[in-house]
Amino acid sequence: MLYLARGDTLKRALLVALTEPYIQDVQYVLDELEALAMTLDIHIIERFTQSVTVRNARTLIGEGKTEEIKAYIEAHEITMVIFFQELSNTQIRNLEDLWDVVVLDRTLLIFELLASRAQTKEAKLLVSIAQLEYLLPRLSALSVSFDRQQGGIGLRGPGETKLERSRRKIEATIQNRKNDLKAMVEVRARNRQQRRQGPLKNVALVGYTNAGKSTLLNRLLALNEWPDDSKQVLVKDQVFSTLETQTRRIKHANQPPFTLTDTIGFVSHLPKTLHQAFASTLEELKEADLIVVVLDLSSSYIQEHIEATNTMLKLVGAEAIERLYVFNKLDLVEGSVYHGQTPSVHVSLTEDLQLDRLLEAIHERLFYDCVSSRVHLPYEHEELYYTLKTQAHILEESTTDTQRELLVKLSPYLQRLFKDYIQ
Ligand SMILES: Nc1nc2c(ncn2[C@@H]2O[C@H](COP(=O)(O)OP(=O)(O)OP(=O)(O)O)[C@@H](O)[C@H]2O)c(=O)[nH]1
Ligand SMILES: [Mg+2]
Repeated sequence: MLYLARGDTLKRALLVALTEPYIQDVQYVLDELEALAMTLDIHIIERFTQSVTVRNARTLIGEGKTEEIKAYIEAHEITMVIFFQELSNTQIRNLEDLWDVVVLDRTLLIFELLASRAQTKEAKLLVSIAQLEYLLPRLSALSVSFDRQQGGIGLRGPGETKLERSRRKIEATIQNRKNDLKAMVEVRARNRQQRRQGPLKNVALVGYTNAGKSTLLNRLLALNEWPDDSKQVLVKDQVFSTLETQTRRIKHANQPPFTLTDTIGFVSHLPKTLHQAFASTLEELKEADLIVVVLDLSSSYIQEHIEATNTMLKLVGAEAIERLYVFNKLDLVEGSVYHGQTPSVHVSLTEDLQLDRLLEAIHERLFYDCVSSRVHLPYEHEELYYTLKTQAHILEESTTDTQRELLVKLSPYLQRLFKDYIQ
């Protein structure tokens, strides 16, 4: 952890944003920034915005605004200022000198958050690489030194003179971690390839952070023919609960099984430095048979959430895959409900509203190419019977002296596998 390890005094903060043409609603982006800050126990005392035509190279915001903020900082015991826009090396240094507080930007804040959430080795590597790459050009401003033993970065306060050595060490560390990550991603790709060759279809859950993706995964798991609580994933009312993809097998009564993949949630205006890190954790989306976009109906910014999701799907090359929109948290809205994207279902995952329609919509799209076939299996092929039991949906079954006779719903893959036994 970078700044926040410095202690409790850093908790009274200001937000600053330039109103620029690409930001449609500056209060919205500041709401979101405040929510990010809150999850790190930073209290936002006030917001400052400024519309400018030209960015100030020294301080980003104009001189008058810098003075206004300085006065506010002194009057209100502010210890931290967080910018929505990314700051350069020089800007951070100048502003910290001027205000005598810690200055950081939204990207650094997101890194803090991701670093605090990362559990697995892969997630930790992803976050640390992106973080180090972002810090490298800002090294002198942040007075960061690198501690090889701790394997991380830590603030050493001003007066640090080993800047060049630190820089070379960080560069070497980035390279090593990238190699480690590459090896892990390759293993995952091989596993995926094996899954792919198997008969199970895959559904991927995507959407804005906190929309309910993991809740959806848990609900479908709980409805399994043989539910197993140990397979449930983390659900929490906070941003970035899920950091890496997790896949579970779903098998509901009267339906063929499929796999369901939960993924990291999106945020709008994702920092460029993080695009690649996000995209690499979302590789599997490209091979999904159906993408379920989960949206939070109770958010006033649902349109922005849809756009952030579409942007990310494009970035990972998954925009051509069939989509189903799930408008969740129906229990929290009254009156007219947002309609726009199709096909869609409106549900409440926690109150069990319209869950059957959601299941129907998923099954319909996933198994449209399944065909009911009569299969006769001689008893010496019990392994094939096992394949049918675990991978297909058996509608009827009976036995004779020599064989099993079944009516089964078969996917194209299973139709090929069982072609010699279909009557
Ligand atoms: N009121 C209400 N709350 C819900 C509903 N579905 C999910 N939630 C809550 O929304 C919060 C976020 O749910 P998650 O499933 O963790 O969201 P997520 O999309 O996986 O979020 P990230 O992992 O951060 O991307 C939790 O507190 C859930 O209990 C719903 O239908 N109604
Ligand atoms: Mg989640």
